[in-house]
Amino acid sequence: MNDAGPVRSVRLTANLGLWLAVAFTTCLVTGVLSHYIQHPPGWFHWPSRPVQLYRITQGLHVASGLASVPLLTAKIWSVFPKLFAWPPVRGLGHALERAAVGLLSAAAVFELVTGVLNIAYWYRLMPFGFIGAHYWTAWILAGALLLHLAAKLPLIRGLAAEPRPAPGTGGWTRRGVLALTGTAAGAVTLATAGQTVAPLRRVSLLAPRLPGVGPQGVPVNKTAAAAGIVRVDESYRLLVTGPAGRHALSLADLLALPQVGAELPIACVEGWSAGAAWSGVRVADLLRLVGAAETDRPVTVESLQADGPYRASVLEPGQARDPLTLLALRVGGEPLHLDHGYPCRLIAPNRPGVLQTKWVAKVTA
Ligand code: HEM
Ligand SMILES: Nc1nc2c(c(=O)[nH]1)N[C@H]1C(S)=C(S)[C@@H](COP(=O)(O)O)O[C@H]1N2
Ligand SMILES: [Mo]
Repeated sequence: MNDAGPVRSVRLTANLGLWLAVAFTTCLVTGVLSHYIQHPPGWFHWPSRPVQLYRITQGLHVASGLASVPLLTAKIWSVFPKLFAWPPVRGLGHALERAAVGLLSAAAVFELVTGVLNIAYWYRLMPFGFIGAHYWTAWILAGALLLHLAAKLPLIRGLAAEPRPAPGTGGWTRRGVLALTGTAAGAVTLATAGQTVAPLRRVSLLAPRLPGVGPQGVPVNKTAAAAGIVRVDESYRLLVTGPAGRHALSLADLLALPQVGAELPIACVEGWSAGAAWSGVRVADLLRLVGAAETDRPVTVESLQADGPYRASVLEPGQARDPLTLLALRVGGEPLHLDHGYPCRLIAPNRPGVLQTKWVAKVTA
């Protein structure tokens, strides 16, 4: 020990708590946003610009979540002896406070564990629906965090008022623990950020997906085989339906329509993302063919894939009309690889990967 007092101190715990509160708030805001984009309530509209926005918000979600792992570990370490303090409860107020802390810790550990299991594809360790469990636990965490902060407010005020203790010398110091924790959080971030920040690829030892690695230089989430799509032959037709009728377009018909290029990322909900140069037919041009160009109907895009949660997606009217919203036929100048959605796939700006439907067979306005 050193003259600055024990390393495990209220100040250390409070410092770590501040960092964690920032990280969890970032997770909550970006996570709830991602939820609304995928399950929009009536009042919610998600714009198609800025092009890279979802890539950034979901990248931040996973990065701040992963950085929370060392932060939470250090915070629990800093209060560890207190968990076994005797007597466990000193009156009603104290009981409620401890209950809030218990709930907060359980919810925080659950969010971090399920998040990591999701991006590592260890779904078998989650015998419950990930999305519902992770979503509702986020709200529980937010509520418990507010209660916890309210209970600790007098203590935090007191800390702010009292002079900072001397940093101390030799042995373990509060600053030393904070620096170690910060370094661990930074290392975790560096080791995974390359899944979305291409220049960091080479140091991203923990990233489950890397931009540039995969057929045609783009990672694949669900392969054609996994989606039950073995082969697409000349009988393929894209059915486009709108108020003025229906068209069945062959691949040759699609290639005969004006081809438009767009530099757009696949931004997976799992936090990885990869930019690519796509080209194909504007969804707006298809809508014009069936008299839906001027209507404000949402547009449903369906896949050849028979079932699975991501076989269809909906474009809000504003998203459908964006000139960069394409049914892509090519990537990097080549016809799409079957795993990227051959013969055509949706690619639209500012959209989660799960909504970039592959193997498109129907467009309905
Ligand atoms: C290591 C930490 C974390 C990781 C790796 C992680 C990962 C993920 C992933 C992959 C999704 C996308 C799920 C999907 O739409 O299929 C997601 C969604 C979400 N996350 Fe996290 N997360 C973490 C921590 C947190 C924390 C701490 C919170 C809350 C404070 C949180 C709140 C949410 C919410 C609300 C959603 C939206 C769920 C939905 O789509 O309904 N996450 N997270
Ligand atoms: N029909 C269909 N389209 C789909 C999926 C799917 O499972 N089925 N997965 C989505 C997901 S989760 C992502 S991240 C992107 C990935 O596109 P890529 O494999 O071409 O990179 O495709 C999306 N399109
Ligand atoms: Mo995805």
